[in-house]
Amino acid sequence: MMLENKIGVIFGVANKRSIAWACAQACAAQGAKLAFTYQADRLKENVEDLAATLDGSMVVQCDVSDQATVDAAFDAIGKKYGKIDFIVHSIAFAPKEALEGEYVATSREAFRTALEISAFSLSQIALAAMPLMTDGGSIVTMSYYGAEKVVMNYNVMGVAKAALEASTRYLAADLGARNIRVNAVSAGPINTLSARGVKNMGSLLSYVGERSPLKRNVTAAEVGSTTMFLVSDLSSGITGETIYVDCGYNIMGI
Ligand code: 1JT
Repeated sequence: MMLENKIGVIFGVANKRSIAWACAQACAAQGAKLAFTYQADRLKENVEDLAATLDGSMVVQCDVSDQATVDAAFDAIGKKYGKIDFIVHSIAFAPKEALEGEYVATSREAFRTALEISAFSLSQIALAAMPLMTDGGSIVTMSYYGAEKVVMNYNVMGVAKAALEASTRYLAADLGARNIRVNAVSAGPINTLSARGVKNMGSLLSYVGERSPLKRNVTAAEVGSTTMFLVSDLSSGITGETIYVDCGYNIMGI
């Protein structure tokens, strides 16, 4: 049991296909107790039903665009568990129209929203969690290859993920002295609820699946097990890193 007596907070479960849910299952299987957040009422029942399958879990509302809900969520988590050992941040958003066509046409509003929800929320959550991470801790966020190379249609989300990966490094530098590690997992494309709304997701999946060294797409469970490794003491020497979990796709040239 790699996560016995550890308390984790999981941000970003929408349904059972969510990357955040795969991370939660991998962590729960190693003995972690988990708190789950949901953004809004429409997601509450889904998250409560999933959390109910795990002993000792709790569910709390948290909308990162509303600071009061972030503070209230950490208050409630602190009251129930007294401390936090790890956080899985699996939150991103950009308006649909920003994820098609030309990046140059991104509106000020879409840019602001994508960066606030997808990147600022990591440092916002890290700051709120710090007082409860009294034994050190580990924070893991989710990125994507579009942070590093141009991926058609990923557009402003690529810019947000670049900010997220840089933020991972700056947070790791700040929090290292408190023995809090911060890392990103760069997942290959996965057919989740978020991805479902994206045009041509099917062709992106087959393109990547055919060209990756492992000749397939990555699964949410594989992202979950790497995340479990990063929140466990097995990875105690790793911080500020972006680890690709993409069946090797990112190493390929021609
Ligand atoms: C968001 C969405 C963040 C989809 C995301 C995402 N990170 C990865 N994906 C899947 C994806 C999306 C596109 C893509 C490749 C992968 C949708 C809601 C907002 C946040 O482009 C080729 C567009």
